[in-house]
Amino acid sequence: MEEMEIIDSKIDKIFDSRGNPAIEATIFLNYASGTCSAPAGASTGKTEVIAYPDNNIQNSVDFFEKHVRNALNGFNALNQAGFDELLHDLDGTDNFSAMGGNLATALSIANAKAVSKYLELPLYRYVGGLHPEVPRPMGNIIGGGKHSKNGTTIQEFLVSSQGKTFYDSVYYNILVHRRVGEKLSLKLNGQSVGLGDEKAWTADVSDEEAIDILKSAVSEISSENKVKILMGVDFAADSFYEDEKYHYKNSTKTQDEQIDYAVSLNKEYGFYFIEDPLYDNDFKGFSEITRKIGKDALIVGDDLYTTNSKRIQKGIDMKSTNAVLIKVNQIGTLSDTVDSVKLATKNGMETVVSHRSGETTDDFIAHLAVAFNSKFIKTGTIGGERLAKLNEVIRLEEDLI
Ligand code: 2PG
Ligand code: MG
Repeated sequence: MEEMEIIDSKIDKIFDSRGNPAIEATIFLNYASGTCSAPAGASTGKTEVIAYPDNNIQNSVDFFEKHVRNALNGFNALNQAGFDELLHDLDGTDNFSAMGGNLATALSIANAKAVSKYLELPLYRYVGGLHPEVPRPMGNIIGGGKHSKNGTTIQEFLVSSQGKTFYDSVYYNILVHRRVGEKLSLKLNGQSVGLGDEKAWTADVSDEEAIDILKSAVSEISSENKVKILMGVDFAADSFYEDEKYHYKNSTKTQDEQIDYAVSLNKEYGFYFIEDPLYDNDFKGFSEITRKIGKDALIVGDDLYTTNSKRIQKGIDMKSTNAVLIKVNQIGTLSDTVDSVKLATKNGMETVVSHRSGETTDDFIAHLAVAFNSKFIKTGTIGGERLAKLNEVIRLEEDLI
């Protein structure tokens, strides 16, 4: 099909929600085009692909003009696997350190969007086929780590309301966010409370204080609205692991103590979703936690896997987790992401499609979460760049009814 030939492509530098430059790619076909901008992490995993060569976005822009643009012209956009393979070939490294994983991500998704536009299919149908499902929203309520200054040590405290519809669930998550803001402000003698990178509340409180506040807000909103609300955490534990210990604001934990703590969050405090409770190579420690609470809780690997199928395979072999976080720009292409999702799903792991802390208003993760039948879509709870995703799932849910 000649219409499916790429006739040109372009790159724009735009800005993300932190005010940092971000890459936006557009792929032009004869009768359609697709545009995608890539997000950026702050607590990036060590085994992620490289976002920009030498940390400089301009290197990606230059690489595109020199090596990519002409090479894409004439390529059959319908061949997504071939397109992604071509990106790997043009880059020539095993971690996109020549072109930058964010350039690869933006091009790869832009290509899929262009084809889906041409075929007049929503992206989720083009990627996911016939059995799409709406996920639940897992929204960040309060946190710290690398997403703010002096917040909690645990990076994120999250909730997922189990409303009748996705819209209802987002709404109840927002009510929890609002109630937590009021409670934090009260605790800080009526001062305003800050928002971190993902628009979760952030304040100089301990992790235990954050848990108390979250729990009381959840129980109030839950009983006022007669809705079940799951709680979750993303420890992002690698960011406070040093010298074989976990360094909290006011205390230090050994490996065993950290495992006990993660287990107690489920057993004593009722947390359902537990992400990255240990540093990013502790496949064995993860297995211990999954063995202890994996029946009642979702143990999620983010920095552990970095959406990399080889690492996910290791997690499957070692029974490290029962869920995997999915971020396209950790691995760099849609095809690699789909491979990881298929591998995880085939082996009984749940998938959770996730935003990054630095986001644009692109809503492609909404489509991927639906396409992949993910259990959750992890985003913020408020903030335009976060709601861009949630609002899109609301629209998709209407489509699917
Ligand atoms: C995470 C993400 C998103 P970042 O750790 O799960 O919340 O953070 O994008 O900074 O890696
Ligand atoms: Mg994480």
